[in-house]
Amino acid sequence: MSHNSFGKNLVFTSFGESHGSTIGCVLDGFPPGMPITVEEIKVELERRATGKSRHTSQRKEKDDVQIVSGVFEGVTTGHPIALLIENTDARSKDYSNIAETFRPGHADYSYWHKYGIRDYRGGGRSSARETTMRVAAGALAKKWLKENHDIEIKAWLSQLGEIKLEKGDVSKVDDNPFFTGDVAQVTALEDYMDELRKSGDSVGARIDVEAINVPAGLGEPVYGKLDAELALAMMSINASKGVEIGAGFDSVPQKGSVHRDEIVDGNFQSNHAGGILAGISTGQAITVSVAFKPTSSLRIPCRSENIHGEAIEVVTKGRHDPCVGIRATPIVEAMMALVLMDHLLRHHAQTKSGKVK
Ligand code: EPS
Repeated sequence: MSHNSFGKNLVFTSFGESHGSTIGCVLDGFPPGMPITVEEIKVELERRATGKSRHTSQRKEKDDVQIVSGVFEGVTTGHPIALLIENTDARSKDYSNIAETFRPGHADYSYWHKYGIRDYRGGGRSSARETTMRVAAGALAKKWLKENHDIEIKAWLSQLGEIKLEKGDVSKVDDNPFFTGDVAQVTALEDYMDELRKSGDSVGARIDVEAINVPAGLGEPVYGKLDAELALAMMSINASKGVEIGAGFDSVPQKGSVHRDEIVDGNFQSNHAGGILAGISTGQAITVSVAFKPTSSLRIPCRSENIHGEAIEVVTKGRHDPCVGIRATPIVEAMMALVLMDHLLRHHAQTKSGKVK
């Protein structure tokens, strides 16, 4: 049983490997009638792409997305939407010396033990390259959410290594290579990353995301709770190691008298719940925070084993992100959009009369 799809009424399926010929996705259940262009999808793809600054991988993919079905004369038809992107800048020789070795902390080990075969080129299916398709599909979902429900989704970098960042001005998130609204810290982030890159090491990051104008009532108790499905979506992103909804783990030391969000004149006075109570949206902003681990492909030598069980030293060359979390901001937004759109369609399916004209 494989799981390359998620969603119920809006079903997203991705395929492809980092160094294969093509990556792609199918988005099934997308409603008819929404205008969409390749250029609109490209805007989101550009945000996530490698090679946009010295702080990310220098692989240069054009990410020229093709819409191969589900759109007629520039408008969605209600049929499966299929999107394809060719891989044009894979450098598989970088990987020949680690074809039989396990990079500690990497999918190399677990993929090998599960499948007994591994496309080692660029991490194969486990590569962050796969997230390109999530962002492509997310571009459609974001547009649909905005046009039909005025829902807006914005993510930002809230921590890079030890550097904690304020939310700041989220309208500035796309003006710097770190996706931070705390623009006063950009120079400090640049210095930090330059040092890190020189040292050959990597670091983790935290991304916060907020969705506003989400109506109350989304979420399907008890096994399709909105927070549960958001956690699943965020945990499915490469390198993600933790998800918090609202106050998250800070709820542990909080008193109930503080944690509860008081209601005065129809307005919540705080949002420790992250906009979700009992798995159902309340109408408040949905707030989620995601932790990304440090990249495991490092130039710093370390001890490991190869597939024959022999002790080896691993050194990884190539064009790796020193902090994969930096580029995760658009991916987190895309996953939020896909989950919310799926839940809006499910909510409609479950709670409307079902009458057809
Ligand atoms: C990745 C390793 C690098 C990144 C890649 C993700 O691949 P390569 O060694 O082939 O350059 O460039 O990211 C992308 C190509 C992308 O589009 O995100 C990994 O191991 O996950």
